[in-house]
Amino acid sequence: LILFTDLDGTLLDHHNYSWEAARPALQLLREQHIPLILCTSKTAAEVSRLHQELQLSTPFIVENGSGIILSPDMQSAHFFGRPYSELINLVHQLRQQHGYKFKGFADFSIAEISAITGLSVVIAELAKQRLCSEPIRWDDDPTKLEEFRNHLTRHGLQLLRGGRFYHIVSNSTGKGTALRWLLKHQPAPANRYWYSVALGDGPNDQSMLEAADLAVIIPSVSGVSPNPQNVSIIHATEQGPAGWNQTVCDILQQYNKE
Ligand code: 2M8
Ligand code: MG
Ligand code: MG
Repeated sequence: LILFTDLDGTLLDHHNYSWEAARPALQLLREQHIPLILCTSKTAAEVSRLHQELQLSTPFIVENGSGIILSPDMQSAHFFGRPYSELINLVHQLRQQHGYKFKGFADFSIAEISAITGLSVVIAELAKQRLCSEPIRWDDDPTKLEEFRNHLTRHGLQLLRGGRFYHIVSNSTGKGTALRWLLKHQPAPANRYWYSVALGDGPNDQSMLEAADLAVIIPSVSGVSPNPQNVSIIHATEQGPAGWNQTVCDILQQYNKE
């Protein structure tokens, strides 16, 4: 058994970013040595902190699958797609050319990110340390978003919807691609097979949910849910870490019976 989880709105509360309600399930996973892989749109700098707090030693997936951190000291990592400076140049060029109204983490100050997201100033600074993806707030006509999406596609980029933001990432990546990459490069112990469970609440989790053996959908606070196809699905009844805790405890109970 191996677990992949989204953070915001899934393991972490959408508003206060607390995982407290998931403490019992996290404890059980630790006791049973079941690997937990964080898979998020957050940056390596942000996740590294949480990873320590949760006392994990597993790899983790950042910036919507654009980065896989293999060792907690970040010495071993894989990044996919364009580097941030290149991505930003391209995206800003498109904005100027077509006069789109949107702002991204490159435009926002640390104080602004903190005000929009409710993250502390310290963590907002870590969220700004991006390597390969850009969260944006679309301030333009919703109909223009599709046109923008088409321009991005032509440049090898895609637009994913997260909780509060849209995320611009390389076409060749995503949480599902990263999940598969990790399972391929971190094979299960001899003669064993990883039964993978993925947990998420947003459209950007869809590819990760579809890449797993079992998908857990946490009810979304932001209103838009993923709709994974061709996979077994469990719908958590509660939002955020409370729903996470309940579902993971149930899955573990079932797994230990079999
Ligand atoms: C951004 O992502 C969230 C996650 O779904 C969103 O779109 O709402 C991230 O890029 C991240 O770095 C940051 O921690 C988070 C804070 O709300 O926003
Ligand atoms: Mg989420
Ligand atoms: Mg996320």
